Amino acid sequence: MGEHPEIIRVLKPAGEQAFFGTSWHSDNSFFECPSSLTILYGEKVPPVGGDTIFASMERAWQVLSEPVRRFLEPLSAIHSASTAYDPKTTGDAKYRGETAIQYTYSERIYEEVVHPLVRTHPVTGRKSLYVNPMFTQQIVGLSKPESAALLAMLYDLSTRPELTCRVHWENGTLTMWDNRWLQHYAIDDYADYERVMYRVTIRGERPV
Ligand SMILES: O=C(O)CCC(=O)C(=O)O
Ligand SMILES: [Fe+2]
Repeated sequence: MGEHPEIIRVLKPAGEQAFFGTSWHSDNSFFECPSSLTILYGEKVPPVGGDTIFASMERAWQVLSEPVRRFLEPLSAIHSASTAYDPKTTGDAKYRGETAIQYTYSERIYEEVVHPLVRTHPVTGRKSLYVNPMFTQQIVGLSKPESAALLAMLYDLSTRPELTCRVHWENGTLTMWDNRWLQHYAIDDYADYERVMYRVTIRGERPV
C-alpha cells in the first residue's frame, strides 16, 4: 500500500480463483531471516469459504518416532522463492500489473538459503519440523529422488487433519500466527466472492 509499504492489501476479486498462499507453506521461508509472525485482518470475507488452515509442525515433530527423529535432526534443506514465483513456470501476469495483487520481479527469487530441517523456537525452546512444499527445494546431501520422497513423507505426516486447526473468517477477524512452528494453507473455494485482507509480516531470526 502506497502510504503504508509494510502493509499488503490482499485482494481476491469476485469471479477469480484465489492464488495467494493457496498451498501449504510457512511465510517467507526463502529469506535468511524468515518472517516470525504474520498478522492478517479480514475486512471483507466471503459468506462461505475462504477459510485458512494451520498445521502444527511442532506436533508433527513430537509424534515422529525416535529413530526417524534421529535421522532428521542433523539435516538441512535449501529454500527459495523460485518454484513459487518464477515467471517462466508460473506466468508473468502478476509482474505486468494484470492481477489483483501486483508483484515486482526481482532476480532475488532465485536466491537460495539453507535452513535446518528441525528448528528450535527462540521463545519456547521447543523443536519443530521446518520444511514446506511451497519453498523447500531439496534436502542437502541427499539425491534428488531421496529428497523428494522424504519431503513428500514429511508433508504427508505433518498436514494430517489431527495436527491442524481451521480459521473461519468473519468481517473484522484478525489472526496472528507464528511461522516458526506452523504451516498454513489458504483454501481456494470461493471463486464467486470477493475477499479483502490486510497483511503484515514481522521479521524473524535466522532459524537454528
Ligand atoms: O489469505 C489467507 O487466508 C492466507 C494467505 C497467506 O498465506 C498469507 O497471508 O500468508
Ligand atoms: Fe502465507
